[in-house]
Order: sequence, then structure tokens, then C-alpha cells
Amino acid sequence: MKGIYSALMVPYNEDGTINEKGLREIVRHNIDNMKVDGLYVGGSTGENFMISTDEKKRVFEIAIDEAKDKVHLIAQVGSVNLYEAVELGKYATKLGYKCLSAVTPFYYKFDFSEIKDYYETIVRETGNNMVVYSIPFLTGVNMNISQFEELFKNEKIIGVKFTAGDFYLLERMSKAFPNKLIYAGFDEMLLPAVVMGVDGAIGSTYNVNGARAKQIFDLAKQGKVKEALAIQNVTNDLIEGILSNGLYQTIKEIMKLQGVDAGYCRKPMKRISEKQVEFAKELYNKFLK
Ligand code: MN9
Repeated sequence: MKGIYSALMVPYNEDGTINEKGLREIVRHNIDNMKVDGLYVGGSTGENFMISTDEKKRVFEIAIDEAKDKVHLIAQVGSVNLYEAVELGKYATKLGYKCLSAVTPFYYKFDFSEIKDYYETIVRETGNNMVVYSIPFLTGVNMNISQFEELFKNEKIIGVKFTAGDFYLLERMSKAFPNKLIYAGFDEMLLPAVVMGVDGAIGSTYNVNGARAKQIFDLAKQGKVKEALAIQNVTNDLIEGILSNGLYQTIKEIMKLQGVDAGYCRKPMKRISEKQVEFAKELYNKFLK
């Protein structure tokens, strides 16, 4: 389950419904053109926390139906509603997902025993594997190494998607848990994460820039840090542009230029402006054409 995973984008129609045909195209684009090793379905990038339980299930159905067994698939089922997480986990497991992931429960400032119970409940109820999704800058939940160790005692908890810039913790975890899968979550810091020993990376920009990500990953694994840095530099010129122009709106716009029906973002995210569309075009022409 190592390598580069796209955090799967989900295209929405103007009325906010899922553009199912476009979603199938995005899955194929990632597999055939971006050549990613896996897809992380139902994460932040899929705008998952803004959609209903039924819509989340539909995204899981379409992604696995289109991807078949060509790439690794991880279904993100986490929710501040644990009962929804369990329901989605059971659903994804039945569909054939071999691994689940769940964001740390957020908003209510749960203590660690509550977080631990949340993960153990999902794995117990589903019988599936679990990759913890840690993204402190959005959830406010920061876990230390002993807490990760505590979670990892459960053999079904097989790894973590670590979306943070704490490279000390990342290095400590890679060293301490050689049998767990550590995925880096910030695309702009892929190279240092690989140098610190991660097994893979999961990110939004891989939907459009997967080829460079794979090069960075492979070169860094071979110890060719200088060559990898040159590619990370170009990648970060692109990512800087994407972030300045609206993250998901811009990735969708670039994907359209790559020939994919990538749709719109879901409200409350706003519609892309003409000016942003123009800048997305510039980024595409400069970095991806
Ligand atoms: O899945 C993504 N995080 C979010 C990880 O979208 C919140 C990243 O891929 C970032 O989008 C990317 C740009 O900052 O690194």
C-alpha cells in the first residue's frame, strides 16, 4: 500500500449534486494519466464534510466501481458522528474497500480516551483496517507519539495520514513504527517527508500533478535529494499558485484543461471567478501543458 495516492476530487454540479460521470472521469484520469498508486476516497479534498451520508456512500460506490482493483483504495469514513462513521465503514467494507481511514473526531475537543474509543469502535464494528487521519490545522486535534503508539497497539490500526509540518514527530514515528504505514499529507513538503522515511503520500494536487510527485518520491527514496529538490521546487511554484488562487477551485479548473469534467465546488465553497479561471489557465500552461 505504499506510494502516491490522490486525495480524490469530487465534481459537483451547479445545483450541488454529485456529477457522477465527472467523478468516473476523475478516477480514470488519476489511474491512467497521473499513474497514482492509490486513491484516498472521501477526504477533505472530496469536500466530504459538506455532503450527506447517502452522497458519501455514492462516492464510495462510484470510485470502487470505476477503479476496480487497478490501484489501492482507502475509504475515509470519519465523522464527528461516530454512528455515521461506523455505518459508512460497514458500507465501504461491504463494497470491497480493504482499508478505511477516519479523521480524528473534531469540534468538541474530545480527550484522548474518547479518540481512542472512536477508532477502536470503528475497527471493531467493521473488522477492516484503519489509517488514522491526523490534520491538526483543520481539526485542532494534536496527538503525541505516545498517543499514536497507544492507537497502534491495535493491529487493525495500520497507519496514519499525517497532514502536518512537524518533521520531528514524523521522523520519530517513521523510526518507531516501521511496521505501520506513514503517509505524508502536505504535497508541498513531500520531499522532506520522504527523506524522514514515510511510506507514501496522500494529496490533493496529485490529481493534476501526479507525475512530478512520483518522481520526487522515487528519486528521494533512491537518495537523489538534489534531483528531487529541483522537481519539488517546480511543484511548489505550481502549488503556491494553486493555493493563492483557491485550492480546490483551481485544481478542478486545471483538471478541466487536462480534459476531465471536474465540475464545481460544493457550497458553502464559492464559485470560481473569471479572474481565477484565467489564472488557473496560466498555471496549466506554465506547469502542466
Ligand atoms: O490531503 C491535502 N489537504 C487538504 C491533503 O486539502 C486540506 C493536501 O494535499 C493539501 O491540499 C496540499 C496543498 O496545501 O498539500
